[in-house]
Amino acid sequence: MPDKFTMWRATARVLPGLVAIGSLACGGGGGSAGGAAAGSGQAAQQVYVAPGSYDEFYSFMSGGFSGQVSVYGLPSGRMFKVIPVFSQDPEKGYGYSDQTRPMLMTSFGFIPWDDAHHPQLSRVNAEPDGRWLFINGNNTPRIARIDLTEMETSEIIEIPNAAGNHASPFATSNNEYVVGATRFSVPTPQADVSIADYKEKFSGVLSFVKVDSATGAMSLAFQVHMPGYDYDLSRAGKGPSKEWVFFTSYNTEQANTLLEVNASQNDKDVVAAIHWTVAAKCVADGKAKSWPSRYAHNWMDANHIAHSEILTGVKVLEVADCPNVAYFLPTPKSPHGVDVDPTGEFIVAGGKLASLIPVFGFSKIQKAIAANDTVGSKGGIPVLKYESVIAGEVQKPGLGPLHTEFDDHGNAYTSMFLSSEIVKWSLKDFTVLDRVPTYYSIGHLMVPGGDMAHPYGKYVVALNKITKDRYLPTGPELTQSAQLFDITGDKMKLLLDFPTIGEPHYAQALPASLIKDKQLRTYPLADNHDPYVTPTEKDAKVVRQGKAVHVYMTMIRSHFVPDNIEGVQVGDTVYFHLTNLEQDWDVPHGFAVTGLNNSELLVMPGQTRTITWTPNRVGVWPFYCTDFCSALHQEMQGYIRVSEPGSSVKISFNTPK
Ligand code: K7E
Ligand code: CUA
Repeated sequence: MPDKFTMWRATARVLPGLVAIGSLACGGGGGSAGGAAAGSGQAAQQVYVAPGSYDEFYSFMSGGFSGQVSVYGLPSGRMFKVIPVFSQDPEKGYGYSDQTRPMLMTSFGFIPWDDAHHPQLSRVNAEPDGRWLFINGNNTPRIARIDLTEMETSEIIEIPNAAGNHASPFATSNNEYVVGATRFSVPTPQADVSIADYKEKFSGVLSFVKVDSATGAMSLAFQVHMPGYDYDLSRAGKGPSKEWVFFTSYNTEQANTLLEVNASQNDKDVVAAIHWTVAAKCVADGKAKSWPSRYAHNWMDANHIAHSEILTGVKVLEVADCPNVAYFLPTPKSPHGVDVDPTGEFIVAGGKLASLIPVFGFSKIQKAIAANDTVGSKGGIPVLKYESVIAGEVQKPGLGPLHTEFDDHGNAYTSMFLSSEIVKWSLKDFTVLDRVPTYYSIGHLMVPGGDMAHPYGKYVVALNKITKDRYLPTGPELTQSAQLFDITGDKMKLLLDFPTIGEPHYAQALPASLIKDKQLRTYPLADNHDPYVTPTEKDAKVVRQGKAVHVYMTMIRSHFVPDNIEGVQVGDTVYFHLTNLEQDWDVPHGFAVTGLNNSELLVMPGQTRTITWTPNRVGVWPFYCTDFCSALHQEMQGYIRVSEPGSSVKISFNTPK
């Protein structure tokens, strides 16, 4: 296995402390370097979705540094849609059209990009309800909400006082809250201080964003102020633990330089257990302080027009002001993922540098709290005794445990980044049952419903960082990938590899039947109250207002109205307001004009979208529909004449008689 070995060595260089246990690195091996699926004829059958047939699951994959979410079918691995979220998308005009640009506003100004890691389905009693998908923006801390009936981004809220919103947006059992956290502790509130003062002046916040149960609207309810560690991942409890949220943290050393060494000193870091109902009560009782923060809140209104507002002030709770709100669970060593099993009893942490997987018992945590069974405190937060809260340890699971998902038969599946494998183990006795190599360097993994109260089981999807020799090479950058495994038997079986967009950190899946028939087909034209709507062809017009020219244009198979426009001058700003008059499913029209320097527009049936064009050359410039909409799509075109500044050519345009 030269490839895996080379990769292992590369990783070992970064993690010198692990070289000693390097011999375990290939413990999960077994597959040939090619790693062909065993019994590929049968595997092909299992993932074959016949032409015209539907997949069983929708899977929503994070697009990582592409800032988007992509929608795949499982088991086929076919991609259906890229949903633009934090990044501008010139394919659809998202983040370019006047109606969508406000979605990307932040307190730092307009930001056309982010790093999206964790899709999170909305839920009722810890079961997916098929209404929304949340996802975090890591770099400029944000949480987005996607409406699953139209698969478009509906709302984005910024998280102030945090830096690196990575442990996010994990949801409580009924979306009471989706959470966020500080990955990089910072001066809170932000200030111009010496980095050398890290230990005294840097700290973190855990954020609780309330989700309106009727509309999904998000609001920042409160933050809990924490010691200056790096809060990495989180999960809400369920069942008996449903009033709690768990956050991993590394860098309890509070190092501010060369963390790869300096934050790997402590034998144990911590998982923070936050009793969110207690926190909410303390906030309701007025025990939180108001911090003067600024953050953006962006939402789509009923007319599909985005708005952005800057909110100020956030309630911040000091743990000292709210007894019993927070506890630390000692956790070996630099933990990454923290995951809660379907029953809500077991909390599994993935210590990147640990040689075992610790499994905490929720009932043991409760006993330890009641008995005050602590080993001191950190930052005013009691540290519970490891031996008292641990329900079991999975011994020798492999190297670099990161994330764990669960099936419907009492089994857990943990991704092993360093040894590139999935390890299946039993929640009954914490013994390893099976292991299977992944190609290569698996990060997250996902079982459909694997973080819910009743997982659907059936498959586990490995989300891999490196594909190396798996696909045809494509220059210096090779694709990341997902791998689908059958988990219905005792042994996991590799079925399929498929490439993904950006880095697929996490994904979530739900049965297609839950949302397939709820998909919106058109936007009703009669409900279109966009201020620039052109409801019929007769209403089409071109209006000059000083140097601004507003073009109210309609699109329908297969023409624009108007399609001849004169009287525009160099130096004008032309606003093309396009209304798609179609009321049939899947008949978008596109729009582009020569020299359009931002993006095309793709306008959905019944919708109005506006794009701005600043012609800088005299001439007669064609515009056309970019989406092949009918046999006469190529005829869907027009001309706009641009004259010298101050020209006597008056505004004129043609509409039907
Ligand atoms: Cu492990 Cu951002 Cu959830 Cu990637 S994170 S792997
Ligand atoms: Cu409309 Cu092509």
